[in-house]
Amino acid sequence: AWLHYEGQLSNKGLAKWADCFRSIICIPGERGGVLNTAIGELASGIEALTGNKPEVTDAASAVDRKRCIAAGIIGAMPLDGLAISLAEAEQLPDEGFIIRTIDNGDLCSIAIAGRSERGLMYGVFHFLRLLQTEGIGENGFNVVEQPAFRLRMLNQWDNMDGSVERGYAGRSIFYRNYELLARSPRIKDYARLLASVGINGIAINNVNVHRQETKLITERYLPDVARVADTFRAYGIRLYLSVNFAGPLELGELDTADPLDPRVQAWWKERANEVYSYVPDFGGFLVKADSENRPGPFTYGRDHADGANMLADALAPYGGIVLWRCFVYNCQQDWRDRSTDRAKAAYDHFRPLDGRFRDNVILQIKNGPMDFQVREPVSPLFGAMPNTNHMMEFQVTQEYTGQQRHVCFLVPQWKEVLDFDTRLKGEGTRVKDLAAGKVHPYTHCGVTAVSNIGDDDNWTGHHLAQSNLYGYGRLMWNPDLEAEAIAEEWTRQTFGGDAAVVETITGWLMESWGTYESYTAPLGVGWMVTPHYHYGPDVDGYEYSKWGTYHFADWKGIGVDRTQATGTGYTAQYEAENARVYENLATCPDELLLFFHHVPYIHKLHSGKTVIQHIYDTHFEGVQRVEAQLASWLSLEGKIDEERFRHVTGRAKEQLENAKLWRDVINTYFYRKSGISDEQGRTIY
Ligand code: GCW
Repeated sequence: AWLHYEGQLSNKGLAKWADCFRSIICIPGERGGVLNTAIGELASGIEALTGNKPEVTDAASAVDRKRCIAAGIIGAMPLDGLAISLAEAEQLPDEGFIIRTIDNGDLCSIAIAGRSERGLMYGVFHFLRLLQTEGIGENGFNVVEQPAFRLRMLNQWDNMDGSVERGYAGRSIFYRNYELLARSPRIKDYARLLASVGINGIAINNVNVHRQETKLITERYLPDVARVADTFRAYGIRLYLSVNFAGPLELGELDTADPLDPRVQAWWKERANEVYSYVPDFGGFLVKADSENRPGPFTYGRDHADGANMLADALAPYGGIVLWRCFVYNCQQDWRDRSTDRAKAAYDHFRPLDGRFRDNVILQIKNGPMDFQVREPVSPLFGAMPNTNHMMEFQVTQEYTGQQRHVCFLVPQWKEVLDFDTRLKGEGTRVKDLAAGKVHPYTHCGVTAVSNIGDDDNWTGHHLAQSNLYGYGRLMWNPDLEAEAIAEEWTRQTFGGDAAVVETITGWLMESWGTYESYTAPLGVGWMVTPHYHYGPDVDGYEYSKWGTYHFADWKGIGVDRTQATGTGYTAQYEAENARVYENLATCPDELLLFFHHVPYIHKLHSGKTVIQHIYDTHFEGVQRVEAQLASWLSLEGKIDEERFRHVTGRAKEQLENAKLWRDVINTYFYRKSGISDEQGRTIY
């Protein structure tokens, strides 16, 4: 993936610093500790980049110290001669680092100083990334970095039978035949990939916790869980497990899972105690309760605070936390019932509970109110509970965005979400500030996402889908990075620095989200996908189902009226100014029009086009864009190794065919419904 390094160090300015790459001076740390991981990564990275293995030593002579890389932890490394002051360094948070080159004429050195072991490791990966992408110039480096969010997590939706829910990259790297692949080198490689982009937590099993997975917190599996935790620990990543709320019942040990029953509480305390006896720094439990038929506190007439707090109390003595998901809605809705609106559910369920959750509970809130569609507004619940810890959940796996057969680089979408101004505490209350704990003083906060990897050789099914995993980590480290800068970094590291290669792939990635949106469900209405699989078009697939995801198209118009004036009233969940923007046709942004309003096909958008003409135009354009992307990719033949070239070409051709299907199904559907012809008279069936 992006860590293959070979031969990527540009020679620009290198001569001046070349001597430094010969030795690394560092005081060694504990065996298996993050510090040693960092030094190992630094040494092997430099060897791969320069072809020379550096000497690693802690016995620095005066001369050595002036021609070396000095790496260490602030407070534990001598800083003299490194142009770093203790006062400056001490301002950094735990995971921060400084990279600074010291130029004393012909005696140059490079310092990489972390505020902690993890800080050092992030510094090392950052340093290697700089060498890979820019090379080291005459002026060297002067970098001070720290992550924006404290928790930067991933969730694996992996099952113990080896399948991966919504996985599009092969089987699980974690499980096979109901056993953990605890010694698999793949897990270590994955830990490296994640650490290199700053991920610091991972939940290794699906939030839908089935029978066997319920036993992950028992002696049956804990020894193996502990081995996996060891692998991640060496890379500074904490391990979490998804748990089954009905665990005591499912394992046949109690006849109830009522969170207020003392026997249930004792059962979870015992489980927590056992988990920590195997994994002393265990992160905590991730819980999907009362959601899509999973058990939860509602069964016992209790609410979500009762449920989450019971688990929180069990974990508290060990410093563990509960990641409690807010994806709670009625999945048995009657499509005839126009008063129920799935988009309103999370807010309605959770908002009244503000202040009732323990301090070691975090609510995990999906970025949109529905479910990871190509376009949704930002969840109004995020930030709306000032007294309850929050984290935002994104989806790296492309469930609704082409399933890693289509290119859909999601960083621009996530960036829009993070930049969204909730206005909850006046103008400028952005999601990224809330997630960073800058608005409400949350004890725990940050971001998480559903991962997109599997045991395919290229990790992600589509080779270019690696950019989403990479981009998630990079953006969550620094949400102010430009999406394009991230795309370009990834491309350079993964495919090398050839100008045409970098420009073509970066350009493709940057256009891809808009392209995907243009040939799928229009104007924020969402869905229209094949039920259950969620790949390919089926306009009415969910229209008469129980899932609460409707578009309400008839012969006159389309869209979901979520206004307070005439619709479901969903807009009222936003802060007043945002609510006003969405409520009014005149101000509602085009791209979300059909999420908030039901309008006639002849309604004029801000763009000046009618809704129906917009649908036709974007669907024809979308296919043309895929054609153009494929053509520019094909122009790279010979500049990319054959294996990856053939693989990406194959996927792009499939994307094109599928985009044509989307175009023709959507255009035909709306032409037949509305009877309105395309102004340009193009072929519609
Ligand atoms: O979108 C839905 C997915 C389910 C998933 C669920 C969730 C893990 O289709 O596969 O279940 O979201 O987020 O819990």
